[in-house]
Amino acid sequence: PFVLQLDEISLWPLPQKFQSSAVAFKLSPGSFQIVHAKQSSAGPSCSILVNAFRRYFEYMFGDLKKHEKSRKKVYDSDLAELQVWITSFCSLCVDELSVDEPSAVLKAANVWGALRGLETFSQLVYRDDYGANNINKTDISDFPRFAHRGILLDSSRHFLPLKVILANLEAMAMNKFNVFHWHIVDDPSFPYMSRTFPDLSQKGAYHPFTHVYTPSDVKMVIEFARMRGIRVIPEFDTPGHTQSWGNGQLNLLTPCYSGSSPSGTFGPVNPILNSSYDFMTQFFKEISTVFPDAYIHLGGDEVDFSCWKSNPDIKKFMVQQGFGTDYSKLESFYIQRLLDIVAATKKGYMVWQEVFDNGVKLKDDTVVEVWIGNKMEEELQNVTGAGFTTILSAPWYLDYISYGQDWQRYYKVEPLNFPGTDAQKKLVIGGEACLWGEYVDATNLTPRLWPRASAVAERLWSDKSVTDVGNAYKRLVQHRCRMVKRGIPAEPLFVGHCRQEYM
Ligand code: CP6
Repeated sequence: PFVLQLDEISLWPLPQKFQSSAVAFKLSPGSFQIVHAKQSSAGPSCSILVNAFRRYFEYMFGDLKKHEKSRKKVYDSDLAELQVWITSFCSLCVDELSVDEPSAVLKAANVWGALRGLETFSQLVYRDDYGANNINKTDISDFPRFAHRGILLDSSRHFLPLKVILANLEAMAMNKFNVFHWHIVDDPSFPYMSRTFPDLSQKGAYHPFTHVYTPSDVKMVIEFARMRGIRVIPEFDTPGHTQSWGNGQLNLLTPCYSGSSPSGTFGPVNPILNSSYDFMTQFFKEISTVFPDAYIHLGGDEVDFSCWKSNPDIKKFMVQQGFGTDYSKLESFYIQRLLDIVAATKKGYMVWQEVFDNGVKLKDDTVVEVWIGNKMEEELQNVTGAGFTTILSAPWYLDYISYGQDWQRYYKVEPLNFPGTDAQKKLVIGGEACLWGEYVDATNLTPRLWPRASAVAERLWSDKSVTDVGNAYKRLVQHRCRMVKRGIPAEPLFVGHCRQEYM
């Protein structure tokens, strides 16, 4: 067998091991099917697979010309089926896809691997000059380099309609991302509709009915994501970034003072009142049941001390506690109590790096998210040196845009390029591309995110040695066309055209 990279084939992200030959099979919608393998431990009752079979069939054949769609004649060179075989064990944890006669076989240890394999299979399919679908004889072994491959979307700076979120979950699956980090609330608005505290969105959302995520909206996001093998990790960022919480929850935020009287403005969550912790207990009890994932992101970033410093009651408390004038001790005091509250709900938590930097005592399974760009290597060294798992987002702030092909900058990042032992490197479980929402809403989110986030997707999935920017460019141009064809308005990389123009 010889290795051949056909022009038409454009796998993204690149599999760990890939071999294809010039032998081609035809794929016709009338005779080809995706089926459960006889030996598979999954069957028609597995809604995730059944749903995915339908989805990928549609991707492969949905846009075929009528005469191709209705072709009755079956040729010898037609591929009859793709068998999906869930093995339910994971000896080497390498999933395999073999495209050959009479059937293609996808062997995966679990349904999540099968979803990734179906995406790969669909990416192998190409259109010939006669408008028919083809796939070449191929062998692939694949697995992700990093387990946590996330996208952060911010639905507070601008409200993101459900449609936009779902479309981006769809695009995430095309890029083998598996975590949706939902930065759902922040200073400007509180769109999460809480059953326990309805006033939070009633008074804190941009609009109490139209710009909120109802319980059923949230369910839909979670289910839509689950069908695509994507975890939903919500972030409820405190004690900073909480201005919008104050509208619907009296006395939650710290009153700021100007001289000896309250100025009428508010700062971070008030860390000296028991009522603040009572509130958090009830609030996170709800969150822990609404979001099924084992982790919740608790934020803890960018706490502004100026308001705390102005408040005489806080100052008194600082003295009582022996914190002196070190307000990061007060911050840690708050976070420590919050972490204990959330731990009691049996959830794990993720936090932004400041929480670690301030010396808060963290549960062993805490994930620390490194987002500050300077001294990133040093931070990775420290966090993993202390034995914590970590994810990297500092190099991947996709809201920062610049003229030219900035995807290359994201692509060239090597996450393990910091001083540390092998054991430390193992603690880097992945990364996230962050699209903060200050300058992004439904009108520009999708093209700003794609295909730029695709660069991060390949960095987190493919082998460390996959670094050839020229090769990546060729594949990414086509991958971007494929996203456009599938209804994702991903922006162009540079001058050029798609084989089919879709708009
Ligand atoms: N919002 C929240 C933000 C940011 C953070 N947290 C942010 C800070 C600096 C940059 C980009 C985003 N907008 N809640 C920091 C994690 Cl450069």
